[in-house]
Amino acid sequence: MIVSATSTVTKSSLRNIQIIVLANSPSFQIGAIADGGAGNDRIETSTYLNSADSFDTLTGGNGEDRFELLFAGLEFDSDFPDQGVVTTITDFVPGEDVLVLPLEINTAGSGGDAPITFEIVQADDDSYTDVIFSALDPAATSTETAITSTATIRLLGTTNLTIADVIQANLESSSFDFLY
Ligand SMILES: [Ca+2]
Repeated sequence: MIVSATSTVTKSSLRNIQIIVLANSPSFQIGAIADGGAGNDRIETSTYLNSADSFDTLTGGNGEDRFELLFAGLEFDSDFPDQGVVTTITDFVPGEDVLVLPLEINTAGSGGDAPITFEIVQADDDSYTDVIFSALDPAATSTETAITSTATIRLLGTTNLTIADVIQANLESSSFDFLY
C-alpha cells in the first residue's frame, strides 16, 4: 500500500485484509492520498469538513476493497449549502468494491448529529459517478426553513453504480495497536 498524507495515518493487517486509516483532525490541512494496492483493503477516512482546504484521494487497487468514510463538522450555511467534492475514489468497481457511509454526521453547530441520506448521480459523459449525501440542519426550529447541506463523494471512471454498492452503517473509526 502507498500512503501520502498530512493526516494521521495508521496501517494494519487483519485476517489478510490490509487496513488503512486516515484521520483528519479539525485543525489539520488534509488532502491525503491512499492506495491499497493488491489484495482486499479496508480504507477508512475520518474527514472534518469544516476548515478543510483539500480532501482525500483514495485508490483501492486490485481486490475487493471497502471504503468506510466518516465525516464530521458539517456546517449549515444558507450561502454555502454544498460542500462540493469531499472525497475522491479513483477506481471504484461496482459489484466488487463497497462504499460505506455513516448513518449520521456530526455537525459543526449545536444541533448534534444529523441523519444523512444519499443519492447516486452519474455524469452525463460517464466520466464519473457522484454519491451525494445530504443532511438537514438538526438545530432548525419549526418557524424557520431548515437548511439542507450536501457533500459529494466522486467515483472517477465509475459507471452503473447502484444502491447495492453503497451501504450505511453505524461507523466508528478503528482503533488498534498497530503492527506494521
Ligand atoms: Ca486492493
